[in-house]
Amino acid sequence: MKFILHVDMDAFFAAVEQRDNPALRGKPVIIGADPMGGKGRGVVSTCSYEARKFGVHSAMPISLAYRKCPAGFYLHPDMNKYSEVSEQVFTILRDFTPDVEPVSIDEAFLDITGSYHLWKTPLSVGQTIKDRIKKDLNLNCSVGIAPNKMIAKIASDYCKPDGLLEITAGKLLDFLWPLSVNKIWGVGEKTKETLNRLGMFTVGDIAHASLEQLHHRLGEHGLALYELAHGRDYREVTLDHEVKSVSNEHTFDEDTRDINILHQTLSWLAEKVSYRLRQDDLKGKTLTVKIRTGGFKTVTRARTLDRRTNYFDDIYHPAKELFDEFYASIGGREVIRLLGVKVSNFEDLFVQDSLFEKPGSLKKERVHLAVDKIKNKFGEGAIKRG
Ligand code: TTP
Ligand code: MG
Repeated sequence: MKFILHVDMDAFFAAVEQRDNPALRGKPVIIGADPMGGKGRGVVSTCSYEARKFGVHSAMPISLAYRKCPAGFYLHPDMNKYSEVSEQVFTILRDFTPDVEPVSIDEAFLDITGSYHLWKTPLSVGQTIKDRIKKDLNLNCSVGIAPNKMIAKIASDYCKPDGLLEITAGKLLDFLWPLSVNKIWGVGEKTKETLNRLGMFTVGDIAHASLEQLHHRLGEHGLALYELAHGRDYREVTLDHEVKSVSNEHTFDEDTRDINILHQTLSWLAEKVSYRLRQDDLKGKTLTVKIRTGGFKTVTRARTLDRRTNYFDDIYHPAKELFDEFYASIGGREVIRLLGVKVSNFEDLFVQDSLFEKPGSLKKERVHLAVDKIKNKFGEGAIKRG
């Protein structure tokens, strides 16, 4: 029997801004792209609960938000500030247990099974965490406590804002079954539609469905949903195992100064890095190229990218430029022994930028998705850049 606690800050970016500027308190505050009087492109990152009353929400086009709430206070995200506050939140959480798994910039799981008795009950851990965050940071959060991660997260979501909710093992199914199917993990719009077509609208409907039918319609995924619908989720809280970078390098069999071979190598290194980032759902903002010459001199050249990315050409083109600049600087005189490409700086990974922000992005995403699929099915060597 475990006690898992899920903490999620309320209206995080907007709450930080309201805290730091009293004039914004109690007001609809919208963080995101510039609305430019309703003509702005880009999306809403988040908004205060006051703005949510107007129907504004995360990921909504900023132009639509502006139409719904023209009198709102529109602010650009200040990622440095939010990252700093996020660090402070995580420092507080680690005072309660070292078993803290960060999920996003404002969200974490804590396994308090072995430590809750220090505060008497799991619920009092939750209350103490809320009090600390309020007192030290003047921010609100919501806390869910349950025997597993999925239920803890559903609980914190359910009691938002400024809530605290414990779902005990005995109450678990009473809580879970009336909820809409999309509350359980892995049910997005498409699966929800499929389930609805089969007459399943609540989690309880899935729990009472036949396993054969779920398997027939949804394959392995159907079986997983059945387990989750019974409140069975055995995922462990894993410690901060944050990936700091994704890189790949290649040592040539023979040192070379053939520019075509060098560019081709950068291309497939970029391809590999892009694929690995996509497998792990990561996007990075810093690109580093590593170059070792035949004389064993190693240099690195780094560049900050315009936006976080895991797209091949966003990685390849700057990598090639960095390499070309370096190679020109030594007059192309030395042979090259090794090349490496690295993407790092995932820290604002959690800010989902709209695919539509930049024209062409949607198409690019589709091409990458198609390539990912082929590689997943037939192996990484199955498809190559021409
Ligand atoms: P969330 O925890 O999803 O949202 P929230 O904290 O603003 O509001 P809630 O009270 O419902 O938890 O996300 C945390 C922060 O991440 C959010 O403040 C801004 C950022 N974010 C984006 O930039 N884009 C997004 O689409 C989402 C969902 C969040
Ligand atoms: Mg939040």
